[in-house]
Amino acid sequence: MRVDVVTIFPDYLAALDLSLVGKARRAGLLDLRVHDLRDWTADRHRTVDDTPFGGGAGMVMRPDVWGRALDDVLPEPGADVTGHLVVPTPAGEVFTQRHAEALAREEHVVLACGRYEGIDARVVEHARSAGHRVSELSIGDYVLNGGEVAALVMIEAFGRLLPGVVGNPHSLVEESHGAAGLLEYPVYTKPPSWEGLEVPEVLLSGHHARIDRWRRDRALARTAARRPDMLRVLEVDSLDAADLAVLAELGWVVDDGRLRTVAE
Ligand code: JDH
Repeated sequence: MRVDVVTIFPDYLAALDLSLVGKARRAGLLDLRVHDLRDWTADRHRTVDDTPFGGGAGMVMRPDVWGRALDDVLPEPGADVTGHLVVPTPAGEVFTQRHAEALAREEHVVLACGRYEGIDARVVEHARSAGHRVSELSIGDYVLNGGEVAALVMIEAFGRLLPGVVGNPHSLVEESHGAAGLLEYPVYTKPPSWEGLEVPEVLLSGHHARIDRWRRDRALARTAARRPDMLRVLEVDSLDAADLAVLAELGWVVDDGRLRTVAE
């Protein structure tokens, strides 16, 4: 897979030399190139921004500079390789595992990292009219200073899904099982006693059926406490009688094929 990142802070992307993504690059599974947007400026000061039309605070990134950069980095429309432009923005759809899965299937992804108040809106419009697929995505409801950290998040999320990147594909299969269902149960390792805290006895028992039940109960309790939104959309057919009993203890009941709290 080919990935290009365009940014005024190429050093931000240095972390992509490390860990799993770095290994994927060295193994030739990921051809990742980071570009300095200022290479496409045309003035002595290498200007990339200007004041916003209509007024307001801050600066906006110029469309002409971005246009030249993307013309060079995106594949020619109609080429045998198709490109997908990803623009991290606080005004985007929320990036999820579904987006990561779709991007991992692409041949070529270009990430355009903005700064200041963002990129002139005509850049996205122009890329779409040229026939490119464009996704404006946000990594969550908090404010960053630019798109670089969001690009890192997205590349790590789709990079680990590329065939051959994660050592044991079984872990990916196991992951997709739980995905969009329940939060994970808590995990423990040695030593069994640490700082006066004990690993739950059941996990040392070797009793696999009881261990599975305990993990399922912890996952249900955690999800109810931290992510009630996930319980509300859960497929109730995926729940057994023991699940429903635990959920009832926590104040959740099935109503018209969906879970809801007894209070509502
Ligand atoms: C790309 C520039 C900085 C900061 C205006 C927006 C009030 C606009 N999840 C995410 N958070 N932030 C980003 C992100 C931020 C970026 C750029 C991505 C390019 N910036 C910037 C503030 C505003 N602000 C929030 N409103 C509630 C107005 C740009 C991001 C992603 N992905």
